[in-house]
Amino acid sequence: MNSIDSRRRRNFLVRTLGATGALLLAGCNRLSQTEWFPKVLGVGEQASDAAAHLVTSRKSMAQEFTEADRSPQFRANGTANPNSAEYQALAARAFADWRLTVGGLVEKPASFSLAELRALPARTQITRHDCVEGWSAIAKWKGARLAPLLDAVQPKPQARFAVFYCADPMAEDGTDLYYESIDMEDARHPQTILAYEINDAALPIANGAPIRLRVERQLGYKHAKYVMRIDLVDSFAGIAGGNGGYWEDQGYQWFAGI
Ligand SMILES: Nc1nc2c(c(=O)[nH]1)N[C@H]1C(S)=C(S)[C@@H](COP(=O)(O)O)O[C@H]1N2
Ligand SMILES: [Mo]
Repeated sequence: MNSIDSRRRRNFLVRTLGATGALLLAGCNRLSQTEWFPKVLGVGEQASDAAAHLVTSRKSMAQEFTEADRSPQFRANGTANPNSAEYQALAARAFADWRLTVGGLVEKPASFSLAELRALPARTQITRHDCVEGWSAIAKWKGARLAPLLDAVQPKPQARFAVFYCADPMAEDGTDLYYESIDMEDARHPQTILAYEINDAALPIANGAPIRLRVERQLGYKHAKYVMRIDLVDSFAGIAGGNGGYWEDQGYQWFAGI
């Protein structure tokens, strides 16, 4: 972000938030320059999509870092090992039998093995992950770009969202699978990847093996781990709680980005 953009955004935030917000911003000036603050603000202050568009173009790139900026460790959060017989069987064979299914509002439903995903156009990026629980970490991710994968299945014109269904049940009885969704703009963004490597090594189970979504301009809970299936849809009606994600069904905001 250049300094003019930064100032413009700050002025916009000051106008939007009023005096109290301005005071808050004065104290958080350093934070606001790191991109992290506006992302969290979107959640805390219920910023609308429209406001978010004004603050930063949705086409902009998330900040990327250097090797030296990487955090010594990248912790695991939420599920660290899915409690499901199906997933455990796949993991036992190093995901040789795993396939990612892609369907819904597409002309050519398809499925991909891990080897096939690794053969798709890839991107490597060093980015910061920001969790609403109050921690951030910088890591290097490599994965298949989602845009070329979508081109392969040919989304129908009605497709508005990509829904990511995960392997991990959130309820003790094995139901209530974690899921997430993003719009087609984020789905086609150059930094949106299905990551199979972290810090030059195969993605471990704790961080979402065999693949996890990286959608870099959004908060941590949007980055679905253990992705099994992607469906393109035109609405969230009839999908779990109907709000587009596991945490969204508990009240978190669907748009958790810049
Ligand atoms: N399937 C699945 N994806 C998930 C979660 C989860 O519990 N299950 N937790 C989310 C949250 S809140 C965060 S912050 C990140 C954590 O990713 P990490 O475990 O690689 O640190 O994954 C997100 N994706
Ligand atoms: Mo999180």
